[in-house]
Formats: sequence, structure tokens, C-alpha cells
Amino acid sequence: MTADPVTASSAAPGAEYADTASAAYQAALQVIESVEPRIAAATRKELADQRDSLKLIASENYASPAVLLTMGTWLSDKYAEGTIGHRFYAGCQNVDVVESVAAEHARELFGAPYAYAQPHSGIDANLVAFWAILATRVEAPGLAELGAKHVNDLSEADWESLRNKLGNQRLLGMSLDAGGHLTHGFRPNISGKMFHQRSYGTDPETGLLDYDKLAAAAREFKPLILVGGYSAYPRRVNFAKLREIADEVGATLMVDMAHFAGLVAGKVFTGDENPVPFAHVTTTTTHKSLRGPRGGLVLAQPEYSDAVDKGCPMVLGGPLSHVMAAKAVALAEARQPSFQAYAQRVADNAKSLAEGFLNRGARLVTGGTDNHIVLLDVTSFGLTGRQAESALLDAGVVTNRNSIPADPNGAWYTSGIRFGTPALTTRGFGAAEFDRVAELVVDVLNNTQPTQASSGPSKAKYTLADGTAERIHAASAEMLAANPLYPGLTL
Ligand code: DSN
Repeated sequence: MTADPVTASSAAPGAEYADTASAAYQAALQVIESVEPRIAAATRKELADQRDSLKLIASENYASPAVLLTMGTWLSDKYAEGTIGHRFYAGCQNVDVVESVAAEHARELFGAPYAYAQPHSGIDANLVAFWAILATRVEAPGLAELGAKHVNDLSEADWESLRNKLGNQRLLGMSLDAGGHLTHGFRPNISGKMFHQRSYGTDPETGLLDYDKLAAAAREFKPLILVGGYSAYPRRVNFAKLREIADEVGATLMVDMAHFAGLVAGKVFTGDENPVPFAHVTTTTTHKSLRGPRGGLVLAQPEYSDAVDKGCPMVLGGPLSHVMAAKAVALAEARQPSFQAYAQRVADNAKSLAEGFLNRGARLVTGGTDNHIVLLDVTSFGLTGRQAESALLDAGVVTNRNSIPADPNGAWYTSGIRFGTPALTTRGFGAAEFDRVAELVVDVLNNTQPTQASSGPSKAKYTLADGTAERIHAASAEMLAANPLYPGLTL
């Protein structure tokens, strides 16, 4: 097995600097402790908690010590609003190098003509993309058009009038309960206010994306922007088809690949499953399956690059130069052959987890997975997602509750639990361990009972049968000990 920068194997890239990294962290924590001991303690405790739990949140991972160390420098102290070679502050020559290297790695890794490394998060990346598309596609009115009101005071009618002034500002994205993201037009999010939004769902029987229905919706709605991508859909998407649909209706195709960027980088998603050649604008985060620092990236075709390049100060505050540096380091890691092996294991492990659930009688949305996500419908256990999430946490299994299509329990309590394999795959878990994880999860859920509150059934309350948490903790501890996290770090 090819090992990873954060695991124990001596073959791991990063193993050669494990002792140095350990010394660096010990020294750093001593310094922090001398100023604010509570922060040093919380940082140490976070490592202990992450070491001792089964981290199955699909959007989380473990960055390498090289990536983490890169974030702790004086690059943080520099203001550098603007873009490479064209800043609003003097003395940005080193930040220019940092941003150029990050963008170069992103272009090379993803085969993109243009890359923008400044977004602080995925939401920021999407806002930059939205604005760049609008700026490129429509004539935006000046701020004076908003009148004297503060933007927070705009009523629905004001937003309507603003959108009308802007011309076609229709956005079609995947609905939240089908697995889309808040920023893909969800009404309470700014994307649902900036745009006339409509969403596409999945087939009610199969849970799969129905491209014919999506094409019909696009023909009827004629969006300016068709958004592809998801945060809870456990299947691959054919982006060539999405581009065909976008072209037919004159839409710009924007793909948010935040969740699966690591599978694109690792060449697991190739051909029609790789969004980058098909999308006009592609956005991502860098900390999920891509395993970098917390942040965002925008990739664009040449016709959108000038507008994307104006992301700061149009949409973004000053760049986080220390994080851009860490993005460069993570992207350099992702260009190594070992990252491709890692990405393949992420997908293989998700299949093993899904099969482990199915073999034990559980129901999965879409009946399985072919990416890094497994979405378990917990209604057959008589539980809400909220109850299942809490019971699993009691047993040291860290997940998040998630809506399922047409969720009877809504977006807060939900009826699903989303699992992801990127983090534990980084630790070294393989197919056998993920099958065991499925067994432990089913054990917990079979031993969790919803509790009736005095005022009626509560969708949050539950009881876990005596001894369950202890049994699961003990079983997990064996697997976790065999696959240690940051083993060179003695903190
Ligand atoms: N919060 C991320 C996730 O968990 O999928 C998406 O932004």
C-alpha cells in the first residue's frame, strides 16, 4: 500500500520529516502555552480527539504536517489585496511568488487554463464565480441603482427589481435534499437571493440524476448559470452532458467540485466525469478530498479569467497568503503518484463501506456509491438523522446528519447520515476496516431507541443501550491504533 504523509508507514512521503515536524509542533505549543494556555490545551485536545475517533465526515480530512506547518508563518502578516503583480499594497513580491506557485500547481494538476488561489473558502469561491459570470455575461448596474438602502434591508420586491435590472439572472442548481449545496441557489442563502433560482432533483425511485429531466428544466427555465456539483450525492456526474445542456440553452456551466476535487486530482474521475474541461468556471475547496488547507480555488476558461481575477477586492478581503502557501504545498503533494493511489483507495473504500451497510440490511440513497460519499437512510432504524448522529458520536463515530430526497424530517432533524471515506483512508484504513466500520455503525443504530418526550415525540432524543458505546469504542480503538494519526507527533 502506498502510504500517506500523515500515517505511520516509513514509506510515507513526509516520513522523512516526521521527527522534525514533531519537534516543531512541540516547540510551537510550548510558545502558545506561555501566552494563552487554554488555546494550547484545546489544540492538544483536538489532536487527541481526532486520534481517538472514527472521522467519517465526508468533507473532512487530515492535511499533512507540511501543509499545516506552512500555515503558521509570517506570510499571515502581509496585506496583498489585488492580484499577482498588481497589488494595492507595496512589498508584495513574496506573496506574488506564493500565489503564482499555488496557481501554477492548480493549473497543472487540473489541466485548467487559469487558476485563482485567493478564495478563503468554498462559499467565497462560489461568490467570486457568480460575480465573474455576471460581470462577463450581463451589464451590471452601478451601486447607485440600489438606492440609499443598505443591502441587508432589501425586500423580496427589491431583490426582484434588482434582478430584473440585471437582466437574465436565473440559476439552476441541484436541490439541497437531492445533495446540492446551500450556495447552489438555496433560498435562505445569498445565492437564492441574488438569483431567480430553480432546482433540479433526482429520480424519486432511484435517487439518481435524471439528465433528461434536467435538460427539460433547463429548456423551460433558460438559466444564465447551470450549476453542477454536490455535497451529498453519492454518485458520479456526467459533466459532458451538463455542458451539452448548458450550451443548448445558452447557460454558463459552473461546477462546484469541492467534494470530489481529490478524485479529479487523483485521476479517479476522468473523461466525462472530470468537470474541468467542460465547465466554464469550476470552483472547489482545498481541504476536503483534496487534503489541503481550509480554503478555496477557482479554475476558469480564458473568457472568464479576467473577471475571476478581480475577485479581490470585488468579493474577497485581503488574501490569506499563509493559506495560499499551504495550498501550493498541498497541490504539489496532490501531483505525486501516491496521491492517485490515495484517491483510488478513497473510492474503493466507499464501495466497501456501502456494501458493508447493504449486507447488513441498511438502505442507502441511490442503493450505493461510486464516489467518496455514502448516504444512509436511517428511517428503517426508526431514527431521525439527528438521533442517529448523536448516538454515533456517543460511540466515537463522527458523522453528520443529512437530508435525503423528499426528507420527511426536514433539513434540521433529517433522515440521513452522510459518511465519507477521505479522512480514514488517509489514516490507512482499507476495505476490511471500512466493512468493520459499517458493522459498528449498524450495531450502534440497532441499539438506539428514539425517546418519547412528555410533550410528544422528540426528533432529537434517544437512548443508547447500556454497554453499546463502550463496545464500539473498544472495537474502534483497535483499528485506530493500527492506523495511527500523525504518529511521529508526540504531544
Ligand atoms: N460544509 C461542507 C460539507 O460538509 O459538505 C460543504 O460546504
